[in-house]
Amino acid sequence: MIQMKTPPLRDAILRHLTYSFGKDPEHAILEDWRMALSYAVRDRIVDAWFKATERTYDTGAKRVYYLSMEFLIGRLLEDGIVNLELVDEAKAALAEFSKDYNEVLTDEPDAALGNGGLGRLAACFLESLSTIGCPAHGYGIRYEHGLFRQSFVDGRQIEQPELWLGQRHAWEFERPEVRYRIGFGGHVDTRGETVRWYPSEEVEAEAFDTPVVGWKGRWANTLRLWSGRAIHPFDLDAFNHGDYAKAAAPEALARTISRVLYPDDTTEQGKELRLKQEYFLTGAALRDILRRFNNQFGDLRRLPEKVAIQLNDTHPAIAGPELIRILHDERGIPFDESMEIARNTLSYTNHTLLPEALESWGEALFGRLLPRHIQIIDQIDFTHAQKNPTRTQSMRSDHQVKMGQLSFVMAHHVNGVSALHTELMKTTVFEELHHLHPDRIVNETNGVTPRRWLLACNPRLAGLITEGIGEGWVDDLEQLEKLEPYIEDAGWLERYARVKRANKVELSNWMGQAHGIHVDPDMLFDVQIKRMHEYKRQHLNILEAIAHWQEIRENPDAGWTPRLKLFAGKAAPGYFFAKDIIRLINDAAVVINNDPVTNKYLKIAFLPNYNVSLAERLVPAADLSEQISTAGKEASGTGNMKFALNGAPTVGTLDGANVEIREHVGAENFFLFGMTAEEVMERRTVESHAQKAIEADPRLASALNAIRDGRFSPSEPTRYHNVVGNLEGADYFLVCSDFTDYWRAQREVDTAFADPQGWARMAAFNTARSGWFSSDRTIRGYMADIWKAKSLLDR
Ligand code: CJB
Repeated sequence: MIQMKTPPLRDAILRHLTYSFGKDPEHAILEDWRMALSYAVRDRIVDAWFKATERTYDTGAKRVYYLSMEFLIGRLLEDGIVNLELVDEAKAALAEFSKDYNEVLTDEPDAALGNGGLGRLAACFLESLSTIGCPAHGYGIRYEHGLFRQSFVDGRQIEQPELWLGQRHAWEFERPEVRYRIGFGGHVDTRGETVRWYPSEEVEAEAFDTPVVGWKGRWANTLRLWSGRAIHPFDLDAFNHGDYAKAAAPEALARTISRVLYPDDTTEQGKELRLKQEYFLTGAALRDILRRFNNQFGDLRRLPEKVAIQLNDTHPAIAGPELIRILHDERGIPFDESMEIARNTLSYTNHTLLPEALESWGEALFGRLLPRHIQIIDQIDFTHAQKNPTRTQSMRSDHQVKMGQLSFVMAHHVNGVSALHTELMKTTVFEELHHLHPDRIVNETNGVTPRRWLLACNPRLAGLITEGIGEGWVDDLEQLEKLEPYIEDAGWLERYARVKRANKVELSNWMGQAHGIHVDPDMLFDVQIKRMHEYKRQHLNILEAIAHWQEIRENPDAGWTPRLKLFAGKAAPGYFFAKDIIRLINDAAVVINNDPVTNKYLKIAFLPNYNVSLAERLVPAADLSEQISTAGKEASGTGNMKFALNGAPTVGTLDGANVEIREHVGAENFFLFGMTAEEVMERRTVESHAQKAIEADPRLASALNAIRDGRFSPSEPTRYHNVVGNLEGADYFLVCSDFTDYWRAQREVDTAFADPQGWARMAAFNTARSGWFSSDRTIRGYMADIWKAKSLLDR
């Protein structure tokens, strides 16, 4: 490898400004500075990247491949600067040119190539894999449009296309030479033992690589995203006949495949294009993986020894049949052996038990698009049933292909994402398969990267921690335990509280400037930020706010704890109930914020266009973390971990990773309420459970009445009748039944917050005891239990 001397960052910025972007400092616009700084940082990442790649080849180590339809990576510049420890140098260099560091950083578009937790987890995992030095690739789709942009008109969600590539993007390397043909449709030709698939339609997948650097630049891995290209991009004949639309059609059609991220979170997307996207990603990734394996090792029977492929949910589940198709149909390995090789290579993470989110495809559609794969699925099913004669469930039922069943059977390990979720998997969706394969399900509780979610987003707190215990915590987060003795020191605790207060001032200033929302930073900042979904129960939160508002109005001088309720989150465009809840929160905010009797004590704000960058602003400034899902429904949650780490105690149910957070931070530092998962199932069997809950709690009844009477929608009093009707009726997510206990927990929060020192202690214990929730710990778990992969860093 060529060794070059690394120039000072300042010189590198100037060089890129001049020679990569053709600008001098006098004429450069903000974007030029952002690009020049990014390129200067990127150069150093590339050095680390080459070294890591060389090491991986030299050692012949096992590689990990993470296949995911979503990578919610957000902005990357700060990530790079922080991980390379260039913050001071970058600030100084920009200051020399009279440029503001933060302004330059926030010029970068937020790459929202994911919907929510599942996509953000994938991004945290990539960073941890690099920090740990595990040779790995992420494979995904280079969507031209990430998750839609959200704005509000009259309180309603409006969706606009997002265009992260509208500005120049510094991080990707286009690889026009890395292209694979991906086919769809057509027919299958069987001649004796030889089976061949002849697709009727083909597109090309072209690779774009983004290096992902780990802590201190010790290692860097690759995120390889596929973009759709036409095989014959241009119909010259049509062009010469003057039909310009037809001439451009092949390219437009092929590009469609990587055009948009489906904006559904946990609801099934039944569109043909979605299935095409899934096969496009998986087919291209497998060809790439096998090419690399072939070049280095050759003998496909050794695949499981050198390759571990993780399926992020069932979206890439077609990897099972596709790998068998390649091994069996194309390379002539017997079917059963192909199936075993594939199974020993693949593992699958389940991220939800919501029935509507378990992917299944109509057989007609599936068979039309992937005629050979549906045959292979039948053969997998048959082979599996033969070996397990007691099996009753099939991969095909009700004319549907069941991707969860397929993923389970084709994986050597299946993991859940929190202890509770993993146990529920065993007794619900995968009960029968778990019984047949009792060692297959394992738990790997989610985690978050401390580099982005503490060091970068909360520099004040990070500084205080490092001053006390050194910087070892950054890649060994459990060292935060060493903070516990400091908590007993009143002076230190005071400084901890001042950090939070400064973060709140910063957020308040930004909300004022960016959104014209003016808030008092001494209020309790109560934050619920996540996708909008009935099971996450944003409506429980706003109902409690309304009830609380009514109570304050009745008795304004009772010494209330001032509170700001902050919301942010997007609803899937077709999820009308979730959109109603957004509107209700916005409508309630207008009335409550303008009530002169109460607005010293209660304010509500819904910030638009929630994304990773907004979370990075909100998490460090939060006092209270709302994790209030119906128990049994939130597989894990990862926002809950970010808040705890940044010193915001949780008000929450015993759901997902909340259970483990409470165990770690201590029950006395967590505001628990609500039914357990078991109690939830029992409660659903009680007739008129919602009515009973409403009758028992006049506060709840009164809040519902206010909504029903149009108190928050005077121009259209019936606007929320559907919402209220749902709550008073089926109330599947048990908002009414959990209301009273939630109310109680919130009053406990009020009392606790009124004691600033006591509150600071709770917050600090949350920080000190959240070390276990690092995604480094999670990844080490996957490496040891599932992938059998090793770190290549010498330490
Ligand atoms: N999750 O974000 C998604 N999308 C899905 O389609 C299914 C699940 C979430 O995954 C996160 C990462 O595992 C979990 O923390 C979260 O509970 C789950 O809803």
